[in-house]
Amino acid sequence: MKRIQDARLYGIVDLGYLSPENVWRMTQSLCEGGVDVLQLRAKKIAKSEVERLARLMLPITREQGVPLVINDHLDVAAFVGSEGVHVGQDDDAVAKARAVVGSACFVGKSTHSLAQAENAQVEGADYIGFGPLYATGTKPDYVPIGLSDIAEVHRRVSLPIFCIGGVNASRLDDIITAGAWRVVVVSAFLLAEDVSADVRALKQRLTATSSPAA
Ligand code: TZP
Ligand code: MG
Repeated sequence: MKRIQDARLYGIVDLGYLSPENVWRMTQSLCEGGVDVLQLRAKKIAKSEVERLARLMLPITREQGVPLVINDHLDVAAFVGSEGVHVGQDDDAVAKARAVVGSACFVGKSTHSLAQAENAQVEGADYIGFGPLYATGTKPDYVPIGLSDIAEVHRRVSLPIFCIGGVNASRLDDIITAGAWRVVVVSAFLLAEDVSADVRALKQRLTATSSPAA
């Protein structure tokens, strides 16, 4: 199983972009392309369905050695034994999450500013998401933070930092130049014509470049 500390490319199966029938195929394509970690994010879906989808994904992700992270639903993460769980600023605290999921499951946290990123480290998160860098339909209510704090967050926070929000192939060079080492890509992969080819290409570019902040 890949470790979150070694991950560079984080994919999300977001049910805002695909229907439950396509989750199995999409999971296969994302893993085949080379995501290092994969999240199940299903904001408007019943918990029982989230659990069903997680159980559908797990045999694929495990076979590929890709940790599966459950967004929001601590209890689902605990039931299915996912490798990770992810909480936002308005969700349960990291300590609560850890108490529910146990020590074998890593806990990630969304952050939207330098202060929130530093707090997440103090709280004991295992990794953070940092963004949205750009305006994104995946999180439409959030104000983009731009690229200017990326280098600074890497100086202040020693956890794995996944830059997120509007990340795509045409922006990748700017994001890396700004100091990013790890990224999350959601809609650019889920809406791609050839998902695994696009994942493979972006992963290759990401791992071929070293960041000034690394
Ligand atoms: N958190 C901050 S931005 C974001 C989340 C979940 C959405 C990223 O999606 P996309 O489609 O890659 O912009
Ligand atoms: Mg949440």
